[in-house]
Amino acid sequence: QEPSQDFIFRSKLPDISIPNHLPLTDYVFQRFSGDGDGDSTKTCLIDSATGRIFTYADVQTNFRRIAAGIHRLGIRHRDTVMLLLPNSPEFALIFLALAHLGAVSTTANPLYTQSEIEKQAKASAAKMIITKRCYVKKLTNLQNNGVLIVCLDDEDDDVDGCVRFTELIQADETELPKPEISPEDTVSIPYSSGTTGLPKGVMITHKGLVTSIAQKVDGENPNLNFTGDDVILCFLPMFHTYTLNSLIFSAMRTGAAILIVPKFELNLVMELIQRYKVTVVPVAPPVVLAFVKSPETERYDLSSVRMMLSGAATLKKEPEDAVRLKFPNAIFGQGYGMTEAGTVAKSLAFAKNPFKTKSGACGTVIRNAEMKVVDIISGVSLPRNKSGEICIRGHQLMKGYLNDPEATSRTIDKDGWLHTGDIGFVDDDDEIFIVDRLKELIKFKGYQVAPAELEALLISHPSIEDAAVVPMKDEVAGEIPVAFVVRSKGSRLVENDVKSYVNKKVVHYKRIKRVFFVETIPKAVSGKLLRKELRAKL
Ligand code: AYL
Repeated sequence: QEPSQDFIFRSKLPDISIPNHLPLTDYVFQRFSGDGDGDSTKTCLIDSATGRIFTYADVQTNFRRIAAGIHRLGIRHRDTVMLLLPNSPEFALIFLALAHLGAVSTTANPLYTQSEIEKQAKASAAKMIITKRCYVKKLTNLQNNGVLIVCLDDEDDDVDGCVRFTELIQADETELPKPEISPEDTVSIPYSSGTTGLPKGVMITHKGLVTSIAQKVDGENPNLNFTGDDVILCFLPMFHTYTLNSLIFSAMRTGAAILIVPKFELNLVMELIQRYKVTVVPVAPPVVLAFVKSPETERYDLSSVRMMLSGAATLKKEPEDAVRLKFPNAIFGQGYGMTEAGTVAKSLAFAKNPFKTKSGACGTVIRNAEMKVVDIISGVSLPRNKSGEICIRGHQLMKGYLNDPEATSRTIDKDGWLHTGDIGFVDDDDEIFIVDRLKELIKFKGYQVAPAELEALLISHPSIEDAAVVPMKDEVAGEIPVAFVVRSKGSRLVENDVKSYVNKKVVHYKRIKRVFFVETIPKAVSGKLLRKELRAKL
């Protein structure tokens, strides 16, 4: 088969012109420049913890000031800064400030253990970490190695050796020299294990992020119809690109208000929906299950919600149908994406002029992109209704993995196709269904767990000769990480020894939940783990 004979799937929406020559902040706030129609007195960010409001004017002044403050501390174009923060308006403001400077954000889960933070900070060459005082004790080694620590909540007294954030926002934004940002410059480096191995830095460019946002919210008939009248709830973790890309910046581009919640708690979330008349609720599958199971949904007025979007992991048809009943006025649908590829598919039920869609589908390929489904053995592209590996091509893709050209070329082939490692098919109505995963990745409640990371920890134990980690199906979490372990000769190691050895070194969702002792780990002649065989044993 010639490449020209590929079966290529496209959006039902026509391609649009995307201003992806613009740096991220110019694009997001384009309506507020020149003769744009943006109303800068409108609410942009609401902090649900304090009730504090930032208008669109406040947001723009603040991120420019923070940019000037960060610049004054010596951060320059292409330098990397780590954000180690819970959801807060400052998270968005700092990310925008760094983008505006031409600097790079690397976001990490603040609940990471010290060693997880150190690994990412070192690998991404972060020169500065912006955090809260409760996390500072995990940063001592980095600080001793010359990394500058900025502390957000230190108004009353100084945290040892940290710069106060309040100093940054007092900077004069007019002092800031305008950096020359190229569309190919990296704007953020989230971490993802991709299809195999350890977590790697994913280089997202200004052009990639702008394209991904535009594919959703731009055009006469946007695929994701956020508007200036929307109040969009944000409890999904902002350190994840799904939240920054599909929620925060997509909302800002459209002039919507974003209600920021530091931590998901079902009753609080329902109370906020009622109080702020929230119109859009982005979720992950475990949140859908929480709504479905809760007997208390009746106690709240949830009628303002017009849209509920799920993504980040598989959602079956049954919970999807059940949650619809609890939100009678809401359109429900899924998005499907990947850190390396931004949004790959979005339900066309969310379009301004919507299409009829089916539950269980994870959307239709986004516009200005091409998708194909390839046979996992021959690599030949497949027609509709045939399952294979999903591949995606377009300007929204990552530039590559940081310092890892080999992993990059394994993921994006010479023709520009990114191989997702997901198995699915496209049906007669252009809807995509994910049926399995080819890659090693484990998804615990939508969070990434890289088996290779846990395997490395396991085999560092003196009584473990060999180990493999695979996903096991779980009703609540979707998947949980479980380990197959080969004991060293003479060792009396038990399940709890293994768990306590590994689990204190990793964030809660990476914890090994079950251990199975075996004689050998099945491997191919090449030495490659035969994970499928192990999964079959579960
Ligand atoms: P990462 N259904 C099934 N699996 C999914 C789905 C879905 N709707 N969405 C994501 N996944 C899995 O990098 C799939 O295996 O990004 C995919 O390769 O943490 C992997 O999760 C990627 O995990 C959006 C909507 C981004 C979703 C996302 C993905 C966030 C997760 C933008 O608009």
